[in-house]
Amino acid sequence: TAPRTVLLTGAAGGVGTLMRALLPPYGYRLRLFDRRPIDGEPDAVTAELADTEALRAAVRGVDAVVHLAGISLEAPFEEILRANIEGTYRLYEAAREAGVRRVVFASSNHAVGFTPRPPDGSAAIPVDAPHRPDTFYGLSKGFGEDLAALYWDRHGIETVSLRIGSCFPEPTTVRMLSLWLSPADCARLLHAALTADGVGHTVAYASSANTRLWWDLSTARALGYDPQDDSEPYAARLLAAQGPLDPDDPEHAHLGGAFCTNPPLWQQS
Ligand code: 15L
Repeated sequence: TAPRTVLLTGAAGGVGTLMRALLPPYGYRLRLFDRRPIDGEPDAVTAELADTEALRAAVRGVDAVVHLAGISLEAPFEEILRANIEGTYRLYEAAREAGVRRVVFASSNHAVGFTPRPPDGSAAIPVDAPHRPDTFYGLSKGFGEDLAALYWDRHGIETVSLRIGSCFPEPTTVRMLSLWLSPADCARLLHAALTADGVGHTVAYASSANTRLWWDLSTARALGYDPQDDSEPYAARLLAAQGPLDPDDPEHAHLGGAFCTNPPLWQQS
């Protein structure tokens, strides 16, 4: 049976905000959870994942959890530890206590970010690629995937871990032509991950059906995901403005892009 009431953690974040609008048409009733208050959502739970009581109350009675909460970029280890590693553990513990049977975990391409970048359109990065985190952030996503495996094997809680590429309204870089997950396809994929039977712990890459795809979408499709979008209409404009990706540039040698530079590009002064 399709889950109806879904706890959405990180509901105020980038993906969370997009999904708040796009998931209800699939028939879900969303319970929103975020550390930040959400305008116009008086029923949203405003709490940290470390607030065990608030988390327990939030998971009570839900059919599934979509776990988007956490830091979404590289940060000092202590912050990643608290928000992403400990926070995801607390979420799974609360789910276990409440008898929740299904979680969709927002993992990231950065769990395997140091995987060499394959040719455009090759879809060559396999779904069983070993963890090659490019940051403490990527490490925390690999941890979340392993935590999901543990809670499946030990407690029978099913998880789909989605290694999300770049989920934004539009691709804004040449790299995103390969990794873009359109918001509408993100909602399609979350719906598939919430409703597919017998997922155990499934890892899937999460992007639209981009012409320049770098990774294998087969486990996502096996869930019933049928992506409808492709970044290609944005390609000419982005390539004209930014040029092609240079394989000798450390920013573009690996899947994780700028996360693989040292320090991560946006932290360089
Ligand atoms: C991520 O994991 C980040 O959360 C997101 O902000 C983007 O940077 C994305 O990866 C990406 O690689 O484009």
